[in-house]
Amino acid sequence: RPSCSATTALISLGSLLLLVCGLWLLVTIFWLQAPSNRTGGGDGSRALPEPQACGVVPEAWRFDCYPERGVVVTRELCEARNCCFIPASSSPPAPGRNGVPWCFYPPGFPSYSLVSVNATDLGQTGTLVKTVKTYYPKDILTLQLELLYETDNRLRVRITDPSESRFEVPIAVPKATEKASSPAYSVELSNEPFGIIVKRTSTGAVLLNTTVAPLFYCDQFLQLSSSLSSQYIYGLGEHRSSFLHDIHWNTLTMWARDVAPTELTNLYGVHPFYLAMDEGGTGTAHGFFLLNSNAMDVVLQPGPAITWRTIGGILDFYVFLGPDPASVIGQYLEVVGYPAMPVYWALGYHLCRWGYGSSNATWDVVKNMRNYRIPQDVQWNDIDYMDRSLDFTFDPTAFSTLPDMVKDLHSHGQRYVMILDPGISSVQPEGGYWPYDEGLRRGVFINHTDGSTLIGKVWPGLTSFPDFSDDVTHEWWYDNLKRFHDKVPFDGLWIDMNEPSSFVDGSTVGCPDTELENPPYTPGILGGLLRAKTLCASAVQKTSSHYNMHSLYGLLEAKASARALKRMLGKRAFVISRSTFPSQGQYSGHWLGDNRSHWKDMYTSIAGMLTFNLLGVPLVGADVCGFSEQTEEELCVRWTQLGAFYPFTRNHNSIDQKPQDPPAFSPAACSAMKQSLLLRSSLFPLLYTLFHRAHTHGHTVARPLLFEFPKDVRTYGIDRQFLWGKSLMVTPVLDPGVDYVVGYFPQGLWYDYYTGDSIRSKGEELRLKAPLEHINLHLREGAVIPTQRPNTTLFVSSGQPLHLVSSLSEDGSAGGELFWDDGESIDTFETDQYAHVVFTVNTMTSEVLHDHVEASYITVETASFYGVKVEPTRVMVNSHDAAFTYRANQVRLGVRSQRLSQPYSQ
Ligand SMILES: *[C@@H]1O[C@H](CO)[C@@H](O)[C@H](O)[C@H]1NC(C)=O
Ligand SMILES: *[C@@H]1O[C@H](CO)[C@@H](O)[C@H](O)[C@H]1NC(C)=O
Ligand SMILES: *[C@@H]1O[C@H](CO)[C@@H](O)[C@H](O)[C@H]1NC(C)=O
Ligand SMILES: *[C@@H]1O[C@H](CO)[C@@H](O)[C@H](O)[C@H]1NC(C)=O
Ligand SMILES: *[C@@H]1O[C@H](CO)[C@@H](O)[C@H](O)[C@H]1NC(C)=O
Ligand SMILES: CC(=O)N[C@H]1CO[C@H](CO)[C@@H](O)[C@@H]1O
Repeated sequence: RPSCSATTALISLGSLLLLVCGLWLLVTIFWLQAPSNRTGGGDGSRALPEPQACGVVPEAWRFDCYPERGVVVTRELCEARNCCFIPASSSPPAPGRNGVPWCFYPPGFPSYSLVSVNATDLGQTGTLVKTVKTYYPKDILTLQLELLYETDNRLRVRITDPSESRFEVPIAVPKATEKASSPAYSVELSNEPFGIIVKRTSTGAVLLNTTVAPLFYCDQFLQLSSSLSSQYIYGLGEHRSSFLHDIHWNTLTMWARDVAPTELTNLYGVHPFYLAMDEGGTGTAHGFFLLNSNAMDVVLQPGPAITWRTIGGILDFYVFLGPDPASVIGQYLEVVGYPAMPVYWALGYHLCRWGYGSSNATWDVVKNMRNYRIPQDVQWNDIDYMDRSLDFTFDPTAFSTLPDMVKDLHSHGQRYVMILDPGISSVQPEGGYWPYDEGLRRGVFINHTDGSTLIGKVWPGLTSFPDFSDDVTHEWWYDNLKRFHDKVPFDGLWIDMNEPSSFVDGSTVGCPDTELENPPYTPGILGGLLRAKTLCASAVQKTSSHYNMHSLYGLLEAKASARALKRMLGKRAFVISRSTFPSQGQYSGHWLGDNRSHWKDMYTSIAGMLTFNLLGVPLVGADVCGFSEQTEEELCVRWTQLGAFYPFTRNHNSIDQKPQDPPAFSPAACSAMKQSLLLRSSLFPLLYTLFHRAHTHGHTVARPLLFEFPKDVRTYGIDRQFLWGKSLMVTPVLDPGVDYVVGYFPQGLWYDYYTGDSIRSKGEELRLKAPLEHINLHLREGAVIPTQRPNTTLFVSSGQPLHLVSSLSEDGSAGGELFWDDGESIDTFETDQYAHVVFTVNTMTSEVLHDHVEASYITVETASFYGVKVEPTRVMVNSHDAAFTYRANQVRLGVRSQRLSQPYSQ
């Protein structure tokens, strides 16, 4: 019934256009009533797609042919691209995003054909050609395809320009030397149009099918679409969203950007990696990584399908076969690098704020924490410690006692970390400024295309930006750090503003009008321009233009910083970076940016933390109690409880807000915060061991429930609870004014961590008591977790005695492990300077898998066993009777300083 559907279309179209401009409305109505038969523009001589061909494409499978923003897509504009124009029946799209596209590729839209395929040592190579140009400039009409069967679980695909080399991301990835012998995947190539279909051999599940939409490969517009195997997709950072992404026309734009975390906006980091569950709830999962650093849009649509739309580089991607979610992450991290083993104090409690105002005021906070005996390992300062906001200086009056404070921290087993921004003042402060003068002398700064130094504006005012893609800059950075360290013996670095952020767009003199500055297509970047709040895209760096290198800035600064710290201190480096890129975990951790003191921000921090664990940056956390705006006591207590389970725990506050360190609150609140921090310290041996697993196997530390229960579809969307490792489940309170919390318990036996009370769940939601001073923790059956007696700082080498907590499974068994070393030496695992102990309960044994002098420092003092159904008559430790207590299914045992290096059994 054509007239009827035309009316519907008119109404929905009209409602969009009225918002925009009355004139357009009239024009459009005219086109709708008299559809034009013109052929489109471009070089194509094809006729317009048949209306029937357009009509058969279901809305969920319409791939956007007109993604440009700020344009009202009319039939004329759309048909000029030879695409189908059908105003969607549902609500109209905001221009370019978040709705069913009205203009989409018809079936048979011109794309590449595969004209020849030959076998190679590692897989296959092929040639792709196309004859019809697209509507973007500089189509590359002949492409080379390479399929690399790198391992049984990893396929790599590269599509390049055989006639000219294009920018490739300068991070080291492994080189396969022989073809996988029994791959878990099969690859089918479609010739006409060209497409790649990747299936899981064991189940036949289709993991990738790129024939769903045309491939684009122009100089500054590369686009690849694929079906997704399910709606369950994770990763794709850095964005503020739920842990599970929404696939309803959700465009995730990637381009490093300084902005307080907001939905639907590109944020500080760029991670073109996703984890997706296979279809059908079988629990199998796979991953996909596009190794590309250019500005891009990633579009999720309900097909389910995905589109990668990037404006440079090459198409170079990996598919990881898992088969379970955890192995997908391990396989991804094999490519980009496992995270570094953190120095032990990185896992303590960090306290910071912007605007302490003086070193004495900072010091007073530390002293107060000591008086209250609240755990604190690290004190930080934000930029107010600097002299006139200049890097590598400190305020000679307000912060005159900074060096003394740092020495005092050291004498109390505490550490000091301060902020650095990459912008180096280009204005000569009185007395000269070595970092700038020397930087200029060595040529370390990013330039304009004409060779002059690019000047932007950040904290101190006019600034130049070091080019960390150049080793000369790394050396200069080291020299600056060393000179400053001679005055203030800091222990770690907080690198901020490294998107890099600038308060003027491009530079103080603007940017040239070039293809790099004004590409034919700009992804949905906040501000609409590549240079918005950063440097000119055309700016010159050693490795390549800023257009290609922009989103790598934080990674390369972190690399320079970690290298310098290791060299200077001879210990593991502690670096926390705001901007991140794949492989970041090798050099730094990350905090989730300038979050607000809102309950919602506390909730979304869990998704942020879990996502970064998937991305290989497990040392992550949000600003506890919130950064901007005034926090409230109840929020701060709940946030400290949750924050005690961030792998990285820092309380950080903005300038002009009231203090939010624990002693700043009422005695009851302060005591609740103290309890949760002591709890965290007591779990240090577990946390440290989990980081060891992350470092050596690419495991997650803070872990989504779905990783442990991948067959339970009810866990797929959970981001209000999480696990540490495989056994310790955290169920924080995320709402104001409640004294209970509802949590999901996957099927099995769980024990209350504090009491040992058991819960046998069928896979159900349970309501748990949660008074203000309590955070719910549950131990899954079958675990042995090492804990230690807490203290106000984390002593590693001296070692607090251990207390082992075992949660017996139905059959009475349990197991766990401990990794232990001196906590700070570089590469202890790689050089065999560590102890690794495995605990197995049946009769409890501990077996020293790897012995080292470190093992003799730690002793087991006590042990608890949850789930002992019958009161034992006798308990023996190493064939001696041991004192024990039995209460409600729980045995508590004194082991009396048993050395771990001597095996014992009960
Ligand atoms: C495949 O081999 C044929 C025959 O040697 C050659 O003509 C063709 O160029 C090769 N194609 C590719 C993509 O290497
Ligand atoms: C791949 O997608 C195309 C286009 O939608 C479809 O015709 C084809 O059946 C798909 N192939 C597989 C194996 O799913
Ligand atoms: C900081 O404290 C020290 C020791 O109490 C004192 O001597 C010094 O004057 C104080 N400095 C400032 C800037 O207040
Ligand atoms: C920027 O210009 C300076 C001075 O000419 C030069 O030494 C330096 O190598 C240039 N930097 C880059 C990244 O091209
Ligand atoms: C904490 O460490 C201090 C200093 O080493 C020690 O004196 C104190 O006994 C420890 N406290 C506990 C509870 O272990
Ligand atoms: C609590 C909150 O909003 N967390 C967000 C803070 O910002 C990061 C991005 O930097 C998001 O990933 C978090 O979700």
